[in-house]
Amino acid sequence: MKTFTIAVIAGDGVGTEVIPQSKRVLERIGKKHDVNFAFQDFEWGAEHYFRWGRMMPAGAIDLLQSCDAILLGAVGHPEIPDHTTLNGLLLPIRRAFDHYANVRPAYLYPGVQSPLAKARGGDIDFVVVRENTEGEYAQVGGFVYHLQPDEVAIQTSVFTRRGIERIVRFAFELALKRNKRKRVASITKSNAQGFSMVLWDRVFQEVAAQFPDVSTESLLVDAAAMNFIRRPESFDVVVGSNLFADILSDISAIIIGSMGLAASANLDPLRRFPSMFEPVHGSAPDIAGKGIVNPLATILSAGMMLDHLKMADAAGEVEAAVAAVLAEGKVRTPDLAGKSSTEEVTSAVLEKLA
Ligand code: GGG
Repeated sequence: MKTFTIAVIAGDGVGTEVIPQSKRVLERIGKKHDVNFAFQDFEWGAEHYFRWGRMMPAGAIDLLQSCDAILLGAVGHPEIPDHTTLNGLLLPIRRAFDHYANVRPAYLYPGVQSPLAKARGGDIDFVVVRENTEGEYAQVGGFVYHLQPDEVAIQTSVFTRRGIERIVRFAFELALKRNKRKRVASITKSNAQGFSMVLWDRVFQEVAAQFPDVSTESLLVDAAAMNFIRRPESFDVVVGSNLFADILSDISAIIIGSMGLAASANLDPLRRFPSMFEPVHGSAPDIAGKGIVNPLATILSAGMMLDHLKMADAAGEVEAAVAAVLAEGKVRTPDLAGKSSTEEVTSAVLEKLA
């Protein structure tokens, strides 16, 4: 029997509630497909920070390195500044393993109500591809006269030709693989940011020329935000910088009905390192501990992990089970106007898998 070693970082808040649910699903699908998932749990995050002054230990990356994939819940705690939690765990893992492609599908499942009045199931079906290792999240900068009345903060974005080229190429290849509208939208703000985003536009045009079967559009980020609401059905693959695609993928998450349905993959497409799979949502302290968080974003993220591990059939079964539960509309957490618990939703998915 094949065994995959999965590093599991449940993290904080609702992360500790959704991760056990995705494990239940993986165990069930593993049995069906004669695959064993050996979970290695790492108790990193806010509690680790309170005890040791850091979100994960110094040797964390080495510990993760030998795993086949990483499953992450959420990071963030109301008593720790967000820049400490994010820069202490999630962002260093993405950089260490060169997870340059952050893939965030946006699909409106039949039976789910979008806040957009006209959208029906299946109408929204696109993927946001986020550059995930550089750009605005490169953490280059510093303070001058720190904490003094005249303090200065400098935060520099880093855009490299190599970094842009590889993420744009990934987006075009994905458009071909999806084989749907075969359309890539590139998002910048090159009217205002005359260096980094101009380089992005130029590289985008160069890569686009190598994909004559894929149509393109270039949008300023403000127009893209508007068009995600106005004409979401027109998008197929959307590629943008670390910050822009992070923000846009919150819009895409909410127009498909709930942040609790938004899955994501942090991929090293070259497969040198373990890739990481996580729901787009954070630790949600307002609902943590109540047993009502929607587990489906994490379950769908685990499905993306199966696909990455070359278990495409199993991935398809997980997605179909989630789709069936959503289409029935009987078992739902409160974010989807239901009354069911996190565990009940997972049990409904498991029933469909059976
Ligand atoms: N699911 C992991 C998590 O907690 N995400 C929340 C977050 O702040 N993410 C920032 C990012 O994706 O860069």
